[in-house]
Amino acid sequence: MAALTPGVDAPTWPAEFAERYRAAGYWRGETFGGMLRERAAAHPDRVALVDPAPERRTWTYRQLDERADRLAAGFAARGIGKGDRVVLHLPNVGEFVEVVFALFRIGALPVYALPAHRETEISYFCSFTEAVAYVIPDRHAGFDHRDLASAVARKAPSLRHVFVVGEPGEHTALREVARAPEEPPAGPRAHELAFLQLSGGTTGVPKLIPRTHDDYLYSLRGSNEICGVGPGTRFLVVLPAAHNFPMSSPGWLGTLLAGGRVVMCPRPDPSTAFPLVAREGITMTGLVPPLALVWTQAAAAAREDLSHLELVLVGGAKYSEEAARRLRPALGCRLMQVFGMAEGLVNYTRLDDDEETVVTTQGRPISPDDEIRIVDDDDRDVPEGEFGHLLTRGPYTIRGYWRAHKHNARSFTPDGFYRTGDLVRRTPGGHLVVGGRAKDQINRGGEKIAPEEVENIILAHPGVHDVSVVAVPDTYLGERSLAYVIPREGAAPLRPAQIRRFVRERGIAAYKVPDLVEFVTAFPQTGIGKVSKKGLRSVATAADQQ
Ligand code: OOB
Repeated sequence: MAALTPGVDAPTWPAEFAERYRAAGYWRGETFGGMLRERAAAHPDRVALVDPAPERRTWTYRQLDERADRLAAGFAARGIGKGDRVVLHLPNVGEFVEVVFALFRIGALPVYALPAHRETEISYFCSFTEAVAYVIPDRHAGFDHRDLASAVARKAPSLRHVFVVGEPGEHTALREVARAPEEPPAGPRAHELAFLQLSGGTTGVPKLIPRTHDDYLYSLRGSNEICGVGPGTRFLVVLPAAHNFPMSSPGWLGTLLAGGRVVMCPRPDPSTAFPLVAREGITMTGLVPPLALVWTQAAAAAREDLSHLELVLVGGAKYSEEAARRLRPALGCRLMQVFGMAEGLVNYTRLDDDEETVVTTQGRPISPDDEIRIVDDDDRDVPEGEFGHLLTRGPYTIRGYWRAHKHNARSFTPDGFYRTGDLVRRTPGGHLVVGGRAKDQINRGGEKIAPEEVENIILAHPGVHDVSVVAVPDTYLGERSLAYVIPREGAAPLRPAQIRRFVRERGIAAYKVPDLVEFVTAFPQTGIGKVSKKGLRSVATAADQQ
């Protein structure tokens, strides 16, 4: 299959920007495959990766490098090559890192599915990207992924391989793929695509985010410098490894770039994570706000030694000031807020920021060349310090989604700024404060839900006339989802549980199943007669307060 360069399947940076970013030293012509090779040559025997469960396994940098070569050779022998898409659907296991680096070496593109995704999402990713392979665990969290893979394979004609970590069933065991590397395959170039990330999404189906080696490696170098990542860093991957936050802020990729040690955490709860923090001497991790809250509360009674922990990053959703104030005393480490997006721009509070800034702002951009505009509904700059829509462009922010030209015209300005959909203001010190959101999305404790995706499923129910899914405030998750349903006239009466079951049975990530369902006879209307999501949200908030 033909190699994909960013300009073909998605808009890329105009030449003058690319030149500027190269001249500034942001884009250095390095690839991920080359990066691991270099690290393995520099410190072959240092431990790169630990998978603690069910029995502890470790990979030195040399072992990881060799393993990536052998797997790359095995993938190549099966006809997987440069530009091919491979949907990766693994939990936090060592094989995640092995497979990703093997794909990087041959220039095949991982498509990072989340562990919670089910048949609806995976079938879409496989069909839309014309994926040639799908990588799964045998079972995870009580779910048999092999059956899911068989169902997906029937629907996605491009899919030629299913590789299984563990017992393969009717598919291929990953452990049988590796083979002695012959001549090294021609790898990708640094300006070419490295992988496809998923967008949180506002539309019926998630958009794919094309990231290049050059741009992503720059965001890692910048993140490492800001967070103080070095060879001594031991980073615990608590959130799903496929998500952009634990991958790159500074994440497991940043840690490997710095020659540190990555430890996979199989589950995020304190009873799993705290013993690992103690045993593995973890110095850094990243959490979403609800999890940070749970860790903060659990730390008081914890008997484990958490004293190696130096820095906890919290982001993905708004972290309340009150919760932020409690983290440092409870966990005995520094806090850094991170406001980022898989499309690119990442903001961090800084290690030398004062306490007030760390607990009340969501940080400032990585790069001096991250351009930030804060505008009104007509794209005019708002007065300094006021809230407005955040637009951004820069050396690691995409210029368009993958194969989504129509959507790109809405999500990007003509001069290439990404419309984040976030409402922010800038403090005199240059830090951003997130005040809300203009995009139609629900942020359920960091997990993003596109209402339209859930609405489309509920609309398929024969007893439903119309539906609108909105966010409602929640003290623990920040937001939960509520589906307002107008039943079809004359249909048998419905119960909320039936709607929830209907959505679940469609095979969709569990976090997208509406938390609440309410039956109504009409939605609030806006001036032009369109359903008002804002109106629905305020109805829900008022109901919540009664
Ligand atoms: C991260 O990435 P995504 O792509 O899952 O979600 C991005 C969106 C942002 O546009 C914003 O709406 C929200 O998530 N968000 C925050 C936030 N961090 C992200 N909202 C309020 N406060 C924050 N601190 O979520 C992500 C990617 C890289 C690093 C960190 C988070």
